[in-house]
Amino acid sequence: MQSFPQLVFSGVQPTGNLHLGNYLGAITKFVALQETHECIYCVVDLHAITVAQKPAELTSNIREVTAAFIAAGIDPKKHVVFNQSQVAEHAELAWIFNCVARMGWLNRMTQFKEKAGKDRENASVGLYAYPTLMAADILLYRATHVPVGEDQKQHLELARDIAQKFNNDFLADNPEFADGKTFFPLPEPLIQGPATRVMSLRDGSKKMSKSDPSDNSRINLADDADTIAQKIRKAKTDPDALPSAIEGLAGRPEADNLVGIYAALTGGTKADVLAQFGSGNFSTFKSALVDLTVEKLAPIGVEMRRLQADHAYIDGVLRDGANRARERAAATMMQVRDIVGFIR
Ligand code: AQP
Repeated sequence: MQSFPQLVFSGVQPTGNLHLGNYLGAITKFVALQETHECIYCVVDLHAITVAQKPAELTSNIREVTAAFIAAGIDPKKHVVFNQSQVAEHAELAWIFNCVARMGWLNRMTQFKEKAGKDRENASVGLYAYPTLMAADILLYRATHVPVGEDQKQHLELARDIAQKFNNDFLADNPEFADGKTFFPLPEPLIQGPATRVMSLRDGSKKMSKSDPSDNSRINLADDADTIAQKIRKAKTDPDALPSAIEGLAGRPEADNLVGIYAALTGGTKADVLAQFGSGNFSTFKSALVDLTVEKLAPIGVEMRRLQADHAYIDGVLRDGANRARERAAATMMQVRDIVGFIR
């Protein structure tokens, strides 16, 4: 198998209400990977408009995600941070991938089914084609590793299928790739740890989500310490004490979720948490979870709000990141145009 230089790519949609799930499932991973990899982190605003957005809110949400990245510890000087719409090559490669991906593949995507709901006829074409744009985001930089939450696993598999089909369809008769070399890597999802799918605080069967109408279902990164504490205290639980072993969490989604959040915030495992709090009173554990969450998130929220208000700084970061991303994207697209047979 051909090896490609390791490169990390991932994105977050600027759709408002950035929450603890986004933080634990994605952003903390982004921060950690900076130490070992070259990373590109994107505010995926083209994805955001697959559902209706108010322009002024979209602008503000793009700044919110950028500010959250930086407040959480992403260094935009050492790595690349930008918003997708500033690099037109994302849309160009997505079009080519629309012609590579098969209808049958996209018809299987569960996120489209969930987001379109019963009113499919009224969903945008963009929402349906969302996964081909996501494949383009990753493959435009020939990224090899993609940190995401569990909910994005299916889209990552589709990105691999698209890369494979592009390589098969276009390289077989190309003398430059005669020795079995491929053009696109098959990107690997990085989905690990105790909080790859953080659940709603009100309903342990639903994932924590920006679009949940109940603000109490999620902890927003912008929430202050009092709000965080109140939401955790109100979080749904069952009447039993915490178990002392992981098996005891089976069939108790709300307890499992809170234990997973505690484990992820300490960098430990659920077993560690149960070793500390198992068999004890749920309210003792909840108080400790409040303290821990406030300690970890509140300073990020404060810094995020400060940065978000500094439009000149945030917009400058995005512009600089876009310039660096565009250079790499343009180089890939020159080769892609040649491979496909376009004249340039
Ligand atoms: N609940 C979650 N637990 C763990 N990871 C999560 N992610 C999202 N929700 C959870 C991960 O966060 C990254 C950015 O997500 P996104 O904004 O691009 O899209 P999303 O998955 O659609 O986010 P939401 O919050 O659920 O938004 P809505 O309500 O609009 O659907 C991704 O890596 C995602 O896996």
